[in-house]
Amino acid sequence: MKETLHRKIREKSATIGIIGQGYVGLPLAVEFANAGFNVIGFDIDPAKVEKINTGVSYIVDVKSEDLKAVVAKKKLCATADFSRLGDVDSISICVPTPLRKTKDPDISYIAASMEQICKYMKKGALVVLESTTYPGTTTEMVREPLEQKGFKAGKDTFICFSPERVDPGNAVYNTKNTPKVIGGETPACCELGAALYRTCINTVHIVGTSAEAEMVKLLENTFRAVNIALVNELMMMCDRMGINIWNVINAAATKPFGFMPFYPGPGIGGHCIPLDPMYLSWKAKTYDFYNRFIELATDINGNMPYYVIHRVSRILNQHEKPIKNSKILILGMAYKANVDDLRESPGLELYRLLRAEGAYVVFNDPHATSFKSMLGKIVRSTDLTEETLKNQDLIIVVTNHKTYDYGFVVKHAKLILDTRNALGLFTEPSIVRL
Ligand code: SAJ
Repeated sequence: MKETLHRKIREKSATIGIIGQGYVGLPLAVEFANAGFNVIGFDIDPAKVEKINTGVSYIVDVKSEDLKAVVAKKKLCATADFSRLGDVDSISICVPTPLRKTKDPDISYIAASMEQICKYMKKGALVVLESTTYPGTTTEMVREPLEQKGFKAGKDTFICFSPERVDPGNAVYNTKNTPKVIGGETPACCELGAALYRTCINTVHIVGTSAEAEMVKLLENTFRAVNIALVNELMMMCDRMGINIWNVINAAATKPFGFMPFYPGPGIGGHCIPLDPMYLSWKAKTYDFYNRFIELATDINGNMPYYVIHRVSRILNQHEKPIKNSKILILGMAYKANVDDLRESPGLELYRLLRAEGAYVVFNDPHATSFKSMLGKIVRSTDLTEETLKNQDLIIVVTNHKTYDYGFVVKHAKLILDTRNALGLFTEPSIVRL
């Protein structure tokens, strides 16, 4: 079976299945189709299936014309009919791995995918789990169910983990040119997984096991979360010491080796950094290992919106104004600059906290133009007019989209709290930085 699959990969006669046609799965499907394979994109959302089959991309990194081209050549089709997993020679699982309310991993999407795979997949096929998850998931959630069905890993089926490294909207790095890490349940599994991914990804880096590969992604993102927490704490320290943390970081960044700049902010958002480290600390606890760095970073980063409230009350206090009944505009609501993604965005937390203090809060965001409040109300972005700006007691720069005209904001704002050093060049006394 191993040789047969190797041959199908070499000949490009293998049919590639990809479960989950989101920001990871759809770009991957297009890359395999461009490499010459027949690809079936599986998704539970019929709207996505319909859009793919009509060549309409809903993913920022996939141009509709590129999608249309592979669909027209019948190299890519989408379906919600998971029985077609019986037709594929390899399956990449690219489904979400969120956190539950109780902050423990939710691998229900992986479990649901595996239910279908165990039902339909034929012997001799390869399964590659891509969803970010804790070490051991591939063995427990992919290998064990298949072996219970009589699919022996490395013999009747081939099982790997390969972390997704997609950075949506990144103009430089995409699925094809971002090095791909892969680890297998057996050497034969890894050999086949690497051979397949090498057909459409420039660089494939092999590690010893699927657990190592699972840990790679968690290290990458825990590294970010811990370093962001470090500069957030140093920012709070520098505020108390009357030191400009932004000058300090920019100066440290002149060091050409041994330093990587991170910047303070109003908190961390997105579908990776706030969540991935929690997957690792949760699993570590099952080994009686309490990972203090992750817990501390989660605590500091999670506390940043409350720290911003503390700074807001200090600034308004200087002008003998309570937060209560103050008019406040949040500039930028998305979780990071130049994206429209609101997931885990600290701006949303800030909005909630300010309203809880009795402030009148509006927001502007050219990308993330509306969100549902905790009370289920749709809150829409306010136009950034001279009148709106003049009308506010305080403007808080929360997300520094590059499209903002900060000169216009500074000109008409009474008071600004800049949480991103977006106004670095301005020296007006109306501006306070974190
Ligand atoms: N943030 C800071 N200070 C920083 C960097 C980020 O406060 O110095 C905040 C951001 O505003 C955001 C959150 O942290 O709210 C996460 O930002 P991020 O730059 O890590 O961006 P993400 O969440 O899009 O992370 C993704 C990750 N990619 C994958 O998981 C595949 C991450 O590994 C990438 O390094 C990152 O993109 C990237 O470099 O763009």
